[in-house]
Amino acid sequence: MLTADHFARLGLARIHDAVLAGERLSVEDGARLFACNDMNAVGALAHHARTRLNGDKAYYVLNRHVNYTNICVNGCLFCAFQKEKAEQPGAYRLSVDDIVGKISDHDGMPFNEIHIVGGCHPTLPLSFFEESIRKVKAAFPSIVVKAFTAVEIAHFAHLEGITTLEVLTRLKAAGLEMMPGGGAEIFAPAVREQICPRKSTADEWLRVHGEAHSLGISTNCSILFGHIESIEDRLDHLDRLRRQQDISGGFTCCIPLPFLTENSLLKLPAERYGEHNGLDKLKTIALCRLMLDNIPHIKSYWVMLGVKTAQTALYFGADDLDGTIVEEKIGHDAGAQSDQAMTTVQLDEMIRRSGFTPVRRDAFYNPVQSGASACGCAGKGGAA
Ligand code: V47
Repeated sequence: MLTADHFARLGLARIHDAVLAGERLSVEDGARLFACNDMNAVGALAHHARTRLNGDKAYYVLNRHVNYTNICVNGCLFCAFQKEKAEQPGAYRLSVDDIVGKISDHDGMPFNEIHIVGGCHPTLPLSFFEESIRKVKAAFPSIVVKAFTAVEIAHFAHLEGITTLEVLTRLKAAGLEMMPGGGAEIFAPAVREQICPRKSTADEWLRVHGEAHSLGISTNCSILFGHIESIEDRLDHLDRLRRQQDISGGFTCCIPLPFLTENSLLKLPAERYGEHNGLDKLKTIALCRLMLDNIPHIKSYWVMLGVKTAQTALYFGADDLDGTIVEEKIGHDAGAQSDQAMTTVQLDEMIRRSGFTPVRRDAFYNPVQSGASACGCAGKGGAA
């Protein structure tokens, strides 16, 4: 840890003392940290908060992503994955059997978590998703099904003419145990209006997560940064997540997602390009850790960050590298340079080489035995 004098010289003495005492930082404190160019100082504070919560552990999970369709009615400007119409080249929709089949592909590999999300398809009924989850659980009872963003839940409710609480209740009965954090983007209405005008509002997104928490479904949350939003918008976003967590308490992890620009309709103003760099990513991850004092985990998502930045982020507040993934479309369609998959051996090594203790986890962050099986899926991205 840097000395107290160092923080005093930066005008951060009070923030330093607050972090050491485990006290909550204000939005104004967050703004001062964003404005601080001393990355070591910001990183040291985030590392202190991370260490208090998670020691020297760095988590990873043997998981698989399945994107059931890229056909989506929302047309978000930042999204390179979505297709507006089924007839467009590259548009696809999986069947229930395709979904189950993707999980069985790697026979003998005991996935701990399956992450199922897709576009907001114009016609797929809720019964399709109920059947998908039931069949996955019947075939693989020990897999935790983490599926459907709050945006998809709101879309299903709209199509069925029922409430989001009813949708969640039905999906839980089918076997839904957890929800991913996507779709949050940036909550500030003026930004949301520009980057994803047809998507659920911030209030709806937060309400659906609160409802999930009330049913005992734990969820993740996220922030999409490095596009047209301001630092104030990022802090407003984190503040809203923190307030929701104070109320409903079911967020497990936050995933800071840096905007990837390729194949995106969202064009950045020239002055934004310089900001979208490694330091901005690390600082934003650090601020997530420091502001979200009531959310236990911060994910360093190697797919979007790249392996080397993801490793470095473990020293900037992050404590989780997500997992083996196996097949990823949303980030790769937008130009992610990372591999499609990592093996558990690679993840373990990446963590050890960074000086942390690797913990293979289940979807709820319970440690699982790592000796049983190492993911054999292809992946060449190694640790630094
Ligand atoms: O909601 C879309 C983002 C999210 C781009 O909960 C983009 O464990 C960058 O939420 N550049 C989906 N980001 C991914 C997601 C996620 C990933 C891994 C783990 C978990 C979890 C959740 O990806 C979307 C959106 O915010 N996204 N397009 C893009 N061009």
